[in-house]
Formats: sequence, structure tokens, C-alpha cells
Amino acid sequence: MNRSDFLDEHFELTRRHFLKAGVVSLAAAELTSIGQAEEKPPAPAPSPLKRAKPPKAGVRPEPYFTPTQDFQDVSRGRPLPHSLPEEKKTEVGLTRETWRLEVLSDPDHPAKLGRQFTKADGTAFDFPALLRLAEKHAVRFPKVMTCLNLGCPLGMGLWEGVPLRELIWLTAPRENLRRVFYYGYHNDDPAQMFRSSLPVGRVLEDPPGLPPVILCYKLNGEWLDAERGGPVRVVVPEHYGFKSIKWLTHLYLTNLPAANDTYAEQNNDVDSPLKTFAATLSFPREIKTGDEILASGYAQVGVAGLSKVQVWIESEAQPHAQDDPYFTTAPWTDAQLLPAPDKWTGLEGGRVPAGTYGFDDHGVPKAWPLRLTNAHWAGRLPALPPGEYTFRCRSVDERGHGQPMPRPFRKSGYAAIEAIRFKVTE
Ligand SMILES: Nc1nc2c(c(=O)[nH]1)N[C@H]1C(S)=C(S)[C@@H](COP(=O)(O)O)O[C@H]1N2
Ligand SMILES: [Mo]
Repeated sequence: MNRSDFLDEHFELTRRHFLKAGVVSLAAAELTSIGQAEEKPPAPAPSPLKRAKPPKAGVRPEPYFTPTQDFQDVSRGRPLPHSLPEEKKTEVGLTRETWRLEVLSDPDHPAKLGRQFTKADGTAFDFPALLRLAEKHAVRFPKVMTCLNLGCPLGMGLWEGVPLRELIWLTAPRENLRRVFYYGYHNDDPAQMFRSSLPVGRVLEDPPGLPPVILCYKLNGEWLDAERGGPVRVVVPEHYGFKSIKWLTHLYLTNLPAANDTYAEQNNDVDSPLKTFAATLSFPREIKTGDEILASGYAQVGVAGLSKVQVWIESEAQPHAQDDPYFTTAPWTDAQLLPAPDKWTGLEGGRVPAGTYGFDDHGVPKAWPLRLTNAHWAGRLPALPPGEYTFRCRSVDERGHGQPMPRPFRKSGYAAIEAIRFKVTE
């Protein structure tokens, strides 16, 4: 069997298995996507494959872009703003018709502005004003949404919006502007406010290779829905989810020199951009002596990029050295990184529209894997004698750092190496 046959067969197997044996919600999601692709109903899988962990949205090869309703939701709020009845949403500005955004100087640490945009004087931004800015300035980029404290992304999205700097320039800022902070609708209860912030430099100028911070109104080509933070949320390309405030209502320009994020109060590292890591999606349930071991999964490609994914099996009979917590000296072997999809499932027509950051006008990625997205991998390991084992995978970033280095600490984003224990029987 050549490599691509193996991969085809492998993904056919994982696909069938996901259909047959998935957790109910996953099975439903898979069925929808397969239904859209008009594939045949599944035949029984010749050898059962098992996911290493409960599946989560946004990490599977298909659909590549996570349908909005399949994102995991970790947002706070009592009640959750997106669960409010339509009438209440209209009243509090959670519809495109009634949404307003105030852009203000921070009264405690004022930035000197030529003008503010306030509800009181009727100048707050509304949705049509945002769309007028979009006509000239709209940008669109792919980004995986990941919660700092979770081991798995919430979903992969194609986000569209207006660069935040366009609104900042409209305030005619003059001096004492060092940061911006922002928050969204929180049931008018100060205790429920979820705030985030950025250095103004990041907003005004994009670091090399990164798209702008946006006020986002579309996800995967459709209006951003209430559960994902619509009508308008912030999306910060290189950051974990907590910087991407949903149901945006207030933007402050400030002379504060440091972060005042809600997440900072909760003992998190709020300056840490997205890390690179690999995880397993499928692994054989039963392995007999003589069976080749086929595994597959995904890698979140953080700001450090991804050069490869590696796999390794440790035998319990001959455990790895105790003084090497990240298994840097283990005999890792390279897995195969799968090429970019040619059909971008989850988007209309399976196509990435022209004018998308990182893609050419035919919707082909300019490089692969793309930073801030998911790439997928498949690994193949030789047959083993009977015994107990642990399977691991890891990413290696573009500078050659094996996961979880160079930033191994938990507060700054999850990157622990996963372990899957298994038995090989006669
Ligand atoms: N207004 C508001 N925005 C928020 C949050 C929140 O609780 N309230 N949660 C944040 C966190 S911690 C994450 S991880 C992301 C999740 O985005 P998603 O719900 O689209 O997956 O939203 C962020 N934006
Ligand atoms: Mo989060």
C-alpha cells in the first residue's frame, strides 16, 4: 500500500467509525457533514478505531471549518446573553438592528481624543455604520478559537470583520493612548462583566505575518450568530479566546500601561499567544501482535508554526528515563502531515473566498500548515509484542522546539503531551 492509499483508507476508516460509534452529538454533526457531501451510507468498518478522548468541535479533519452551532461554548453570563428571548435581545442591542458600540476615553486614565462615540449624543456606532466601514476595509482570516485553559480547540472559523484600528482613527486620538480595553453585554450586572485589553500598538500595526484585530460580524460566510457573540465580537487572531470578547458594546481608549483583563484576575497569563500542540483523534481500540498501529489527529498551529508531528510508543516493560518530563530524548518518529484540504468543508461550496488572509485568489493556501489553524496528521507504527504501552504524539514548531517547549506552563495555554495507554494481545 502506498502512502496516499494508506491515508485514504485510514480516513475512510476514521470517518466510518465516527459515524457508527460517535458520541450522539458528534454522530449528528458527522451525519450532517457527510449528508452535505452526498456520500454513501457507511459500511461496517473492518477494524474498529477508537478516539483517544471524547471528540470536541473544531479539531476533526471534516468539516474543516466548524459549523457555528458545533462550536463548544464556554462563555459566562446568567442568563447567557445568547439565550435571551428575541424581544429582550432587541431591547438590549443584541440584534443587528439595535446593536450599538460606544467608543470612549477611559475616565480614570484618559486618552486625549478628538471625539467620542456615545449613546447619549446618538453617535454610537450601529451595524450599518460598521458595514460602511466594511465596504472599504473588511478582512477575513481563518483562526482556531481555543480557550486558554482547555486542552482542545472550541472550533475552527473563518472570521470576517472591520479592523479595530479603523474605529480608533475615527476618534482622532492625540496623546496618552497606550492601550484599549473592551467588554460586551453582561446583563447590566458589573459582577458579570468580562473584559479584555490590548496594547494599542497591536491594534494599529499588525506584527509580521498576522492579520488585524477585527470587529467581527461574519463567521464562515454567515452573519455571526448570538451564541458566537453576534451581532459583533472582537477577534484577536493570535490570542486565546478570552481576548475575543463577544456581544461587544464598549471600547475604551486608555492611558493605562498594563492589562486589565478579567482573565488576569483569575491567575492567567494574559500576554501569551496561541501555542502549537498535537493531539490524537483516532487510535485502534484493539491491537494484536502483528498489527500495524495507525493513529491520526490534528495539530493546533500556534504563533511558532509547525514543522512536524511526531509519535512514539513507550513500553511499560522498559519505561523512559525519569528525569526527562517532556520526553525530549525519546525515539520519536515523524508522522505524516496531511496536505491542505482541497475542499474546505464548512464553507459554502467548500471554497475559501478570494481575498482571504493567507489564501490566494483561487482559495488555495499560500503556505501549509497555516499559522493559527488546525493541520491534520496520520502516523503508522510497527507491530509490537504483547504487553502494555503508552502512545504519545507531539508537535515540533518551526524553530525546532518539541512540545510543550518553549512555553510549557499551564497558565499561558495548554500544551501538555497527551498519553494513551493500551495493550497489545496475542
Ligand atoms: N462577552 C464575553 N465574551 C467572551 C467570553 C465571555 O464569557 N463573555 N468568554 C471568552 C472566552 S474565555 C473564550 S475561550 C471565547 C470563546 O469563544 P466561542 O464561544 O466563540 O467559542 O469567548 C470569549 N469571549
Ligand atoms: Mo476561554
